[in-house]
Amino acid sequence: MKHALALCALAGLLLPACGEEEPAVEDAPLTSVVGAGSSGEVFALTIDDAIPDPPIRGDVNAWSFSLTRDGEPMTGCTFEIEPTMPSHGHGTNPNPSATELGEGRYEMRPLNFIMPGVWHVAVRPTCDTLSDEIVLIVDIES
Ligand SMILES: [Cu+2]
Repeated sequence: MKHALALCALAGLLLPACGEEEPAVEDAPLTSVVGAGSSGEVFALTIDDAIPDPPIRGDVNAWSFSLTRDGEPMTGCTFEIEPTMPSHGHGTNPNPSATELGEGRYEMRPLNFIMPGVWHVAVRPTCDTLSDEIVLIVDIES
């Protein structure tokens, strides 16, 4: 957060992204991501385990999570996962992929947070004919 604001201050208003509203600080105060989650229109996602926790800068992050619909575990789903820094207008490389662990649990890796600051991790599951987007927000410390 401080990092993002500092970059915008340096760039003045030349960067279009700097004119946009920053994600609220209270959206990303995670000291731990285990137990955190978010809901989309269809599914809910909960982080079951995170290596490391809290997440850190670099490509070493792996999160296992549960996907449910109305409390029921969702199996056999495929995922597109896209971490971005909305305040900077960039993503990362490579995007994480997800593997199924069973009973509605999956693991995404590598989460490569290349810079400190607020990241949005968009998780787009498809389960049979149902698709959704769930966004997790984390603040990576320097
Ligand atoms: Cu950035």
